[in-house]
Amino acid sequence: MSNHKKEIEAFMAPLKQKLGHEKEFLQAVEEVAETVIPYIEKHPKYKEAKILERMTQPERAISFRVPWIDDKGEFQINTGYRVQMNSAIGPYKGGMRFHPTVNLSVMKFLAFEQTLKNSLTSLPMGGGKGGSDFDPRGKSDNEIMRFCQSLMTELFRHIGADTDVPAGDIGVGAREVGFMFGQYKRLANRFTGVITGKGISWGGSLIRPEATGYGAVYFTQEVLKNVGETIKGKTVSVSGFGNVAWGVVKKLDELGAKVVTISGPDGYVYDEKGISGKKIDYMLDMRNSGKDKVKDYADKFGVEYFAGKKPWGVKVDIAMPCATQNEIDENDAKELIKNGVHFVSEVANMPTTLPAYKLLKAAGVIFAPGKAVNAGGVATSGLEMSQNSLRLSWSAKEVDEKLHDIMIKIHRSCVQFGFDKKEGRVDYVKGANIAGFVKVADAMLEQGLV
Ligand code: 2IT
Repeated sequence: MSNHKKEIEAFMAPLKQKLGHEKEFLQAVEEVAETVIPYIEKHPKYKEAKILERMTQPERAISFRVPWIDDKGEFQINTGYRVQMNSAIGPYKGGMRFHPTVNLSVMKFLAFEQTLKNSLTSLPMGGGKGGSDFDPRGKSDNEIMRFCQSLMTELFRHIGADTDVPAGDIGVGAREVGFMFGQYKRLANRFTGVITGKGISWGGSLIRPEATGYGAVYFTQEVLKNVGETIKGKTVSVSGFGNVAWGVVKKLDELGAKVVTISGPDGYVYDEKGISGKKIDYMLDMRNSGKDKVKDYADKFGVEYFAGKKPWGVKVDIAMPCATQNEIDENDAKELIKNGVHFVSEVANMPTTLPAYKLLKAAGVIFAPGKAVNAGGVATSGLEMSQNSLRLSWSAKEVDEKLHDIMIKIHRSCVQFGFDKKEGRVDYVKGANIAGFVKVADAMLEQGLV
């Protein structure tokens, strides 16, 4: 796919040898290397300073024990992580994920993606990510609280409003952020903007809950505009049903697109008439139930439910994966192509495997990568940090306008670095990777070998 195969292989070989078990991290790095290394070859200052070698090594990676007591009085032990990837352009910034699949490889892939994503937002945020292999499913509020307090009892010494600012991700919402913030404040004896996604009455930002989904739709709109199309009237398949999928469905419905699927670990639902009105609110009820399944939606609204299946076989114009990494594999890509999908707009972090992405690209499907599409979430976290520093809060309209503006600018950066003259179209993967890389790389060059 690129004319620098040898250089890419030479860069990946030592990483693969050393970190062969870190599959997700290697995948994220390889996708970036394929587009950034050809650029580095043309700009030797980055090569001489070994910028990409440095960027793919966390500045610091913390792993720690999280002991807690369940409601039966039994001892439980989980592992907590915080990967502080890169602080060249600002304090480490990125969410916390609570999910049984969390391990160091997943944390490093997310922290690496976050570094480039945060750079794209144009706000001063470095890259970080954290979480735990803790499974929130079926846990009581008290168990969640005890777990969050135990995790923060170690994490608090590594974070701070000017050091590292966590937020939510999969399995971490308003409730968990509240418990973590409360324990941080108690230990540090300081009320600061140390975490984002906070409640509105204690330093949170309006529109933060909607931001990832809204931002994703704003970006998708820009991509369509660029090829002379509109979002109105488009049929869209969405996977997932959590906070991110909710924001996407809400904004798509508002703009006149029709979302026909959502999904969970149990399967997907097909709603031919489109998800709108009180059905969108019901997504929140399902999420708050803590059951982590979508079958209830099909039962309640009398639509079709496909157990154990993903929604990629449904005929749509646009696919917006909002669930998790690697949810579109080669077979799914073939299904999407067979059904004439026009555009895959990644909303989750790295939902498409590398071989699946290559199939979509070869078939001429427009493809926008997660680190650009979903950057509105962390961008609005950045706006929350600004409001905390100013000790004031902006209206929903103000935040939404700033978010929209940021997404338009990210699209412009992708076009600037990703427009392919030969093909006469934008390579969004290339554009997002290089645009994100250059800002961080230049800051690293200026700050010397650290
Ligand atoms: O993947 C992401 O960008 C997030 N989970 C949001 C991170 C943040 O700091 O708001």
